[in-house]
Amino acid sequence: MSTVLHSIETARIAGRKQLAVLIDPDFGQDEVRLERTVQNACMAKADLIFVGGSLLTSAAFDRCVELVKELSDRPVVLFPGSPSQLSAHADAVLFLSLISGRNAELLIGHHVTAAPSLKAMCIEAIPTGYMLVDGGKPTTVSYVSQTIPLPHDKPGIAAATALAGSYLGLRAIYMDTGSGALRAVSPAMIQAVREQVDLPIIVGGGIRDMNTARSLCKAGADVLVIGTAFEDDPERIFEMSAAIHG
Ligand code: 1GP
Repeated sequence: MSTVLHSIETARIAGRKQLAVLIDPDFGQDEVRLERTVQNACMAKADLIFVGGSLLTSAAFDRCVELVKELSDRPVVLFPGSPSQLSAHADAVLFLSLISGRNAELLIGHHVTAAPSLKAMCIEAIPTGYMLVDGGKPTTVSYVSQTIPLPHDKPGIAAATALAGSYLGLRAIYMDTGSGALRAVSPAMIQAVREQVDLPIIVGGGIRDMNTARSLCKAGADVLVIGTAFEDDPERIFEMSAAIHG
């Protein structure tokens, strides 16, 4: 079996932490910038490339994914903010259920809309429990999803939520403070979730420095997702990659 989920699980079992670079699909409007980001990600040995966002302002989503796939030798994984963010050019999609919220559309509604298209595209769907955590300010995802993030200092709620997700059969947990958040998920919260679930833990939002990256990995994160820090400074990907892989 050679699927993206399998590769994440294999890395996790081997104790290899992974870096996912998040590409905002609106990057597709600036192909030079997109190319530079993807080439840097590959040179820096990023393990995965995520494409997606809570709010799409460009119509060229499919073209963006196609370009990323052409430019990259890494698995391309969709991180969709809506059912319109699907593309047959990707290797896999995080089939996200927003389990920290109580918005029925984001727990099951959009999934029903997306499922037939997804089946027709023949791309791997990774059932993922998405937990939005307070990162110090409202983010696009909190606004668009109309959900209340988990309190930053309540690891017990996060652990119980992730455990429920695992009992529901989800195959990965994604803890996110949202793009551009002021702070990342706390190591204490990651550790509490790690103790409860035997699933890959993906962590994103507000990760900007090597010390934070290291502490999140040490707490039990398996995949770190970084977007804004690389948009601001594309060269930073090299030191962050070294910190995560080291
Ligand atoms: C957001 O986890 C991602 O969903 C990445 O966040 O842009 O803050 O790195 P940043």
